[in-house]
Amino acid sequence: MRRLTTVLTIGAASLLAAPSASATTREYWVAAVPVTFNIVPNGRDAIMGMEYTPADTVFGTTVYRRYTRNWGKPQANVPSGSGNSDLMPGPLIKARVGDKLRVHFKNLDTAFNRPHSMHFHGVEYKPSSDGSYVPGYSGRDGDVKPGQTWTYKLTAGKDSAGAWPYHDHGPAMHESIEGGMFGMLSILGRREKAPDREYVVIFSPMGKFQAIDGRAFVGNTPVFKSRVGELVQWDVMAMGSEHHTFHVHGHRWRGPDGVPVDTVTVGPAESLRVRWRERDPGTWLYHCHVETHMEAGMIGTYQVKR
Ligand SMILES: [Cu+2]
Repeated sequence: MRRLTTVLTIGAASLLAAPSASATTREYWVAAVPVTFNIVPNGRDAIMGMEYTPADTVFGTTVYRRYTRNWGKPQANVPSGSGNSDLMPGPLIKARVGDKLRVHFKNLDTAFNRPHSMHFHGVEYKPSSDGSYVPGYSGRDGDVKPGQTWTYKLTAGKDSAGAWPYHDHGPAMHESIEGGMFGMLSILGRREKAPDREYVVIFSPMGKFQAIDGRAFVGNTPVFKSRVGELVQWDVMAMGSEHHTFHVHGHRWRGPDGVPVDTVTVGPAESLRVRWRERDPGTWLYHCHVETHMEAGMIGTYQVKR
């Protein structure tokens, strides 16, 4: 077995490091930023023919946003084609087993003036990178006040391959999670093939709506796109207090026991990765199959070209 070596990511050094041969350190710059968010930008539930006004759908909240080094410039959170929003979910944080992650977090929440944090599932870290607030026990990692920063030091361990949640676990966790302060980690095995397309699907309630990546109803939720022959990967998780059932029309995949399925349940903070080699062109629905959730917006389209 080949020994893993650590290559520090300093400027162009990261470009020179062979991505699959040796472990590396991956740096992310993330800030909590206040925004005005519209959960139904087109004002319609196209399937039921319902109209909504901005009074129903626009609210102020705080989100995670990816930045360039030293919080220089804001960037899109997810690669183009994997979502339709650069605000929710937070940045897709990627690594391979054996890599180290340095997530530099800054709280720019001057509108609500709340403390925030980042708490990561699925990876190894010391308690000072846990990011959860416990009065009298936790440190600054779980209580990053407006204007302050914290660097979370994480390692993708042998049992870290998969898709995992992260979210605010600070003193304002409840409002933050309802308002969209969550995202996903995507960790590949050391030599695992990377997918051609990767989609992030986060089910969460938002006010009176049931959202996917912070949006409700077809035409607002992400339109995921692929081509026949591509390896597609869906990173799926749930936030909040309800269970959801992830379903994609016209497709099947293998469950953990090897049996084909086309629907899978995710409870709060549960996450999973679904993969297949695409072979079915057309426009398909994906949605939560809890009927009341579908009706409240938890549905979108997936477009496969020949
Ligand atoms: Cu649901």
